[in-house]
Amino acid sequence: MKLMLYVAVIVAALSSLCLGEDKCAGVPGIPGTPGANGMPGRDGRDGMKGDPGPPGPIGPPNGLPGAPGRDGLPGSQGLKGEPGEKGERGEPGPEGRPAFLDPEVQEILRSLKQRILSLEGVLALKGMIRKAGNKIFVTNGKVVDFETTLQTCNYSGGSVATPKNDMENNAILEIVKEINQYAYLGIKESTVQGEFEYLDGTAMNYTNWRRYEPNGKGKENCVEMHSDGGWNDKKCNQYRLVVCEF
Ligand SMILES: *[C@@H]1O[C@H](CO)[C@@H](O)[C@H](O)[C@H]1NC(C)=O
Ligand SMILES: *[C@@H]1O[C@H](CO)[C@@H](O)[C@H](O)[C@H]1NC(C)=O
Ligand SMILES: [Ca+2]
Repeated sequence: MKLMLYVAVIVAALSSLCLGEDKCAGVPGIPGTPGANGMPGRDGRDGMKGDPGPPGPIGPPNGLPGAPGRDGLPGSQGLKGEPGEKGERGEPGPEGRPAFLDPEVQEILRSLKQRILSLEGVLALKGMIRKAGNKIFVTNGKVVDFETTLQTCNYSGGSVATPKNDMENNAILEIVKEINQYAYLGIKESTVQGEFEYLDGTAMNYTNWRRYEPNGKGKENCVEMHSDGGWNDKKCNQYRLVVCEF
């Protein structure tokens, strides 16, 4: 078809050439027969990959087992095991600073001291304690016999008030006057009638007997302080103010 059109165009062109001149170049010949078909062309390139097809049918139930599933959640904690053997002793650590140089220890000590002073102030204000040197004399305000006084003081980590000089005697006296009750002292009659000693059996280095005391002659084995600070030997079953020392 294309070829035919081509031939027609050439024919037209030749005839027009002829029109413009005096003599024509003769009549054109008949076109030849079309040539035979050429050889088939080569194959084109591969096309694009198509979409995946639909899933196939489920296989028979007795197929091979599938791949193992994922791990489950962790289980609860097991029982505690037996303790292991004790390890070797480690190398000694570096030498620490002496406590009195450590600022942290210093600060703790300072605040402890402050707290204790505050507490002592509160108790002193209530007439419950009196200080004398390193000793603190304390009452719980109760009035009991000597045996109970001994136990009460011991249970609280102290001992029965035992004045060993005027300062200590006066400190106890202030409590006695404050509460207005006589108090037993940490003094007892020794195995020698009419002689007295400290509860641990040691000899006394200070006494403050009232006039004509002690006069019990073996019948008054305990010692009480009166409201003038003087001492009197007395039976141990009387009810007297508990005063302990710490
Ligand atoms: C007081 O308590 C101490 C222990 O703190 C004990 O050894 C002592 O025998 C006790 N004394 C009395 C009289 O109970
Ligand atoms: C008796 O000895 C004690 C120490 O055990 C002491 O505190 C006290 O002041 C002494 N008393 C006198 C009067 O020297
Ligand atoms: Ca007496």
